[in-house]
Amino acid sequence: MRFAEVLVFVCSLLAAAAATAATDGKVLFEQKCTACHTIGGGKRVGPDLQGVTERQPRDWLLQFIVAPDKLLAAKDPAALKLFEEFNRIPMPNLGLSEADAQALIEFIATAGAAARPAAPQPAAQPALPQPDLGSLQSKALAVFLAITAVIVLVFIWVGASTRAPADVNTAKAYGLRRVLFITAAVLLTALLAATLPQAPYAAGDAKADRVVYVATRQFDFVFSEEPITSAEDLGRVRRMERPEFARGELVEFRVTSLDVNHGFGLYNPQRQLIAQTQAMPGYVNRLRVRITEPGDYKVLCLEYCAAGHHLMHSGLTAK
Ligand code: HEC
Ligand SMILES: [Cu+2]
Repeated sequence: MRFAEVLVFVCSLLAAAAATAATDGKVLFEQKCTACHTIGGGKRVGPDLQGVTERQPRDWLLQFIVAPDKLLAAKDPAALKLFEEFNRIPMPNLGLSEADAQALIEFIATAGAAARPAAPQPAAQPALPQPDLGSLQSKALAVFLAITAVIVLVFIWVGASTRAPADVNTAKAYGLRRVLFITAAVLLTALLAATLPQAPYAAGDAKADRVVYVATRQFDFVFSEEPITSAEDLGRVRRMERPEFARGELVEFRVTSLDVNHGFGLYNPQRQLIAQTQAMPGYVNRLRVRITEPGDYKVLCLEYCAAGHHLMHSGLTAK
């Protein structure tokens, strides 16, 4: 090979290496960081990382990304300050190598520079309509109190009637028990038959209009039209930042978890819980919901999943 050829070859190798490093940084970021950070999109569980490469010295960043727990344990002042600012939720040690951290820092620096400066802040949210649960809640409370009163009276009666020894007519007692059992069985079956059709789940064999895959992890929800079964998929699939649905659509959510158990709870625009399922690692739970009214829906985690649980929420829009 002539010198020029060697030069071209070396340059292309370098370019390829640089390209993989760059994509690696992006993929790593998508997989490991977006649950808690954005670049230019505002705070999440952790700080917005736009401009962090100018805010913090590079070697500090490297140490922090590789082992945030060590810096915190060593009472590093910058790490301590961030920890206090971010509700004392520590950033977890993600087991990254220095090379990973370096690639991430490069990616954060370039993505941060590319992100539009001062992205327009969303306008202040109008106050939410309060869920109108008034009459429903007080009815439920009345029923609860009535049942409790009956139970208390029965206990008092039993307590009073067993003070003194008495002869028990077992045949009569068994007869009474049978009557009670049959009455309870009939009542409960009737109640079940009357309320089951009102369960807010669409008919099982109806074909869903839309399938949306939901992957949960500490502490966010990732929506996509492509299946997500592992953290690797996160770097590959196209995400939906905020899924949009048409009114009347029957949507099937396929919900899984990439780490621990979470809950997927869907709240309508009045913030009433309309459907929920568990998000479990290794399982895909299907939840079918008919979106009946337009507006802004909320998705909340319904299972305490670690210190950042209260920050784990997302949303959808129905047109
Ligand atoms: C589980 C949530 C979580 C994940 C995942 C996470 N971080 Fe953090 N990160 C935090 C929190 C919270 C802080 C604020 C410091 C603290 O409270 O310890 C933080 C702070 C930082 C800081 C310092 C920011 C500043 O303003 O100085 C950097 C840099 C950072 N994270 C990078 C990353 C990178 C890169 C990844 C992915 C490899 C990542 N983080 C993954 C939660 C997370
Ligand atoms: Cu949770």
